[in-house]
Amino acid sequence: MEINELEMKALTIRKSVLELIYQAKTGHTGSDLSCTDILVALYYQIMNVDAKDPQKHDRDQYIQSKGHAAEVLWAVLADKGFLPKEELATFSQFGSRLIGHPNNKVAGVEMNTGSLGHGLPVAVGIALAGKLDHRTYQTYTLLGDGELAEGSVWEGAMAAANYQLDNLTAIIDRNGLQITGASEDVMAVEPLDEKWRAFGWDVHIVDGNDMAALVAALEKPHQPNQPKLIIAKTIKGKGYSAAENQAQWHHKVPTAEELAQAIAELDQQMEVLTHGKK
Ligand SMILES: Cc1ncc(C[n+]2csc(CCOP(=O)(O)OP(=O)(O)O)c2C)c(N)n1
Ligand SMILES: [Mg+2]
Repeated sequence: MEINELEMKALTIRKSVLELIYQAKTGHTGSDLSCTDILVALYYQIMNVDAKDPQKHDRDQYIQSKGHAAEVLWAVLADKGFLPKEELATFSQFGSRLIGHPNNKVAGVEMNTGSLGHGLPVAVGIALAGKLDHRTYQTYTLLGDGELAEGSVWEGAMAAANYQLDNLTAIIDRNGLQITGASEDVMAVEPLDEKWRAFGWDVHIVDGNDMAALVAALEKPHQPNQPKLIIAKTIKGKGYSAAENQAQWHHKVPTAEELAQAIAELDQQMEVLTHGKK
């Protein structure tokens, strides 16, 4: 897809996410809007996955380690045809497959996540298995920056370099916030790029809400024998001004008025994409 088509898709997905959360009265608004561009880049441009054949041999693997941002995953998987769009209406209802975290009963979900810190270590295993079996698939995993406080992330980082996994890409959604406030206040991780380089990774820093920059970083070939890390500098709540950079929007549900305002803002952004600024 062209970059502006991907940008338009991201705006459509943001609207679905907000509607999903409003209707279910639960969800992680800020966390979803933060990483929407990343999921759109992966699912509509980068990854070799097919809703008509979700288990296909050598499909790329996506592990969403920041599992709490499930609504954006459901919105993308429904839009791609991995599940019926009507099923989104069951989100978070008793008995629904569409729970508040990724659930591998849904086609396209490779791993159940939500307990932070597990996605990267498992992605390392999947990538290592791919190497041992001479498979062609790529493995991608998305982490939150608050999630970096989990020790298992760093075991995974160390193992990925040890096994020279140049078929693995980790993306950190570096929005600067976690559940209670600034990630850097809760558990300081800077200098983040230097830490990952010291662990043996090829590190790229991009504006994680800039579609062109994201796609370019994801398309860049791996350095031989090195796992790749993309530090995606994002805005939590991106796209709805009142939610942007606000810790309380981590899992705040919009009121009817807030939803209307958010949709109006996203419609305005769509208008600008279509016709340019007036
Ligand atoms: C092991 C574990 N501890 C605590 C939580 C509760 N929790 C859910 S989201 C979250 C904050 C995550 O922040 P971050 O990784 O920065 O994600 P984002 O800002 O992208 O939402 C926490 C602590 C959890 N899901 N798993
Ligand atoms: Mg964060």
